[in-house]
Amino acid sequence: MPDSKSPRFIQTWLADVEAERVAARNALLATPASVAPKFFYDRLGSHLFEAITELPEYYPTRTEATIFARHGTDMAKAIGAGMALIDLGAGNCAKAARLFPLLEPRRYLAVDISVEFLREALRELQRDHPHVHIAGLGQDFSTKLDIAADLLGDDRPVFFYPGSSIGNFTPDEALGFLRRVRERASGGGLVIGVDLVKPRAVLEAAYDDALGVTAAFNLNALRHLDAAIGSDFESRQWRHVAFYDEAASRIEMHLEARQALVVRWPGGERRFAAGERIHTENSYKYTVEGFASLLRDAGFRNPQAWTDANDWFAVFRAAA
Ligand code: AVJ
Repeated sequence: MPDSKSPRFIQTWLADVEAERVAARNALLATPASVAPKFFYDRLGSHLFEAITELPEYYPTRTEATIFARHGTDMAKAIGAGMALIDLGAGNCAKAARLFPLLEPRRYLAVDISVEFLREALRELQRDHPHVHIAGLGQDFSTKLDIAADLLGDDRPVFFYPGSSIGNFTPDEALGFLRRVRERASGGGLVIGVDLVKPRAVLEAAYDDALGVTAAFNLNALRHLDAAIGSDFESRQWRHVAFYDEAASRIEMHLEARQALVVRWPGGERRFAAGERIHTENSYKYTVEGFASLLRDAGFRNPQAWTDANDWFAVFRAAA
């Protein structure tokens, strides 16, 4: 029996650090250059994202919360109480914690790449919920989902992937990811938040807010990258760019060089022309029908969607 007052904590990706460094440097050397969205989430980045969710322009978090508040009871009925709740990208764990009274999970497994942030959140959560088996897993689950069976016990696995983080994958990658989740969800299911297609002005404001918090969040990826690969980015030389590509149904975020410059790291360098961009994020937007068929293609059954009054955001529940 784990001590109920101190959550078990496992970190499974330390061995890959050198491989990740190589991948990150190669992405910087490619044309166009890119930085993977996971570099947003060091400690500061996780706090900046938390700040984004409070912005008037950033509707997803708040809209998703109204959907849970309004339809949570129906969702819980569809899911059934008592499960192993697996929170992918748990962050501060606030969304799952709010559902605890409805879902009554027996176990809660929080998975996140931002390990220190998660550790603090879980300590607090365990204090508030001494009877739930709580464990943390520091893992980049975007490429592989590696969950030791003893972390789930005999409880029915219900995966929780809120916030429309699925939007960071291309639709093809999303299908592959959902299939991996489906494989591990047998007898249980999935609850997932998905951002929907909507007017361009609403989308672009959400990713380029007046206070510049999203700009800071985007620029912070360079600081995190510096720490990871030893590069020497200067934040002041870069400008935040975000726009909606309607044909691809996605927001793109980039960092644009304000001037010609060179970025150096041990064993390499990359020259950037003035105006050249580094691609940092895609955030895909779906229709309800489109995402329901993606869930079916991934092997889930009976997808059910709840939306807000504007149809800006959807929460799906599907059986596995
Ligand atoms: C955490 C991936 C859902 O795409 O809306 C917020 C990240 N990027 N503002 C999103 C993000 C810029 C966010 N996700």
